[in-house]
Amino acid sequence: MSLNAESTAFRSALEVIRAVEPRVADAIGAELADQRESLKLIASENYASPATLLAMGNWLSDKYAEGTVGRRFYAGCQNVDTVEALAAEHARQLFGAAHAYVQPHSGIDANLVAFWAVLADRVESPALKKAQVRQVNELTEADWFALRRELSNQRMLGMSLDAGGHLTHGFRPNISGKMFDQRSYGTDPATGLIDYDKVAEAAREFKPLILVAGYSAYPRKVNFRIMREIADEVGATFMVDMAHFAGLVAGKVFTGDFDPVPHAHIVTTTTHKSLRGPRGGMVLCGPELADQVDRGCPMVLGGPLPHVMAAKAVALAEARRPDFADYASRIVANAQALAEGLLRRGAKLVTGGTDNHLVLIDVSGYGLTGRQAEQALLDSGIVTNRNAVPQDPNGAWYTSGIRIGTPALTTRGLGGAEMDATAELIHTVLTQTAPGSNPDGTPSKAKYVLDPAVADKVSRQANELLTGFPLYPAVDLG
Ligand code: DSN
Repeated sequence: MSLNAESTAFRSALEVIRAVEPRVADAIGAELADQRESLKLIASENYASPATLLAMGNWLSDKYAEGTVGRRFYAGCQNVDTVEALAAEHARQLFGAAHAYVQPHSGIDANLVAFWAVLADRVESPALKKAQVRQVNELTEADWFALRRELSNQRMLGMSLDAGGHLTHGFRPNISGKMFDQRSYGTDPATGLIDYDKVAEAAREFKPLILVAGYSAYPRKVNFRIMREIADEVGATFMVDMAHFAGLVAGKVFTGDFDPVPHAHIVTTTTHKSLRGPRGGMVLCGPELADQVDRGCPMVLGGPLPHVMAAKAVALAEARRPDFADYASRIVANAQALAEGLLRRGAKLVTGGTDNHLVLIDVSGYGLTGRQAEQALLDSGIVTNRNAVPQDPNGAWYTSGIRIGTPALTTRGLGGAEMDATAELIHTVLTQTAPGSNPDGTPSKAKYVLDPAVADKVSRQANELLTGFPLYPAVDLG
């Protein structure tokens, strides 16, 4: 798309919106300005392409399309069929998967569809067969009661939240922790790394129905071949949530033992993180689970979002281009440059570095909680998020960590030199920030003291760092 076409498209859209509710048009414009000005280091965010963004704002949004391609509960879905089939085809080709389900609205939805598909396949289907009926409505009340008890009494083994796992991998307050009897594996306290022998031990003892791998805050690769061997040994279905690193799989940075697709029975992901697509989710699986996965809507999800599936098709097509592999390898090179820059300046990093797109700083080394550090960095124009570290004494709210990631800044074109400069800015803010106190003099986990002159100076420096790397350079909103 030419420079003028992009500007015209976005300007015209805003003009149309402004005529109805100017405050919405203003907020959209302000979001672009904010994103242009801030050093975005949130590991789960990115900047989708103009084509991806534009594919979301159109008439496809008006269509109900429950069901799947060619098998809908509504008439007139031929155009939705086209975009959904394209998105699924791109996903299958990109990841080498037998089946792709592109309807989930988010990563949590994708995980719920996957859990539901495994339960349906491994618990419900055998019960229906035994009762010699085709569907649950035909079960006797007694058999239905027994099946419901069995469905709600299954086990899942996943990575603990503080070791870097996700809420949906069985964290008790989350629905997954209520659906499953859950046990978690952590990381080795000395190295911060997954100890596969310990995972195997836990799996042998607990015998989960589902073994989950994948993370939101683990800065290392996972060996999915070993995890699959563990799952096979105990008869578990092996599920990988690759939401964070899907772009690294797509870009062939994670291959062999580190590519989850050939090893897992079922893989879930979001599409908006390192994959750089629209906000949404996706499930990949083999033929055995495909039918159950395709029942995701309406059995688990509300109506699909056809406009978002269109954007998924566009972004997945982009990820199949050769330059995406270069992008993916630059994400990791940048994360490693950032980690090295921080280590050189004395920061404490969980696992001592990274081999993916994220770095987890243990800010207790600076005498701060994650919350204090996150806010001090934000005051200084650096957008990150706080995150628990393994065995975090400050829990999931205040935390002791700051998670930083490079997918977004890599999209903007920043490289190794800028990563080192970013490490310097982060280190400056964290060394200049002191923990604050409550009004009664007791130490606060939220309050902090940072000289506003330091925050201003770092903000200016962060902004200068970005000036050579304009965001959406072809978009001029006037
Ligand atoms: N919110 C996502 C993240 O930031 O990692 C995970 O759900």
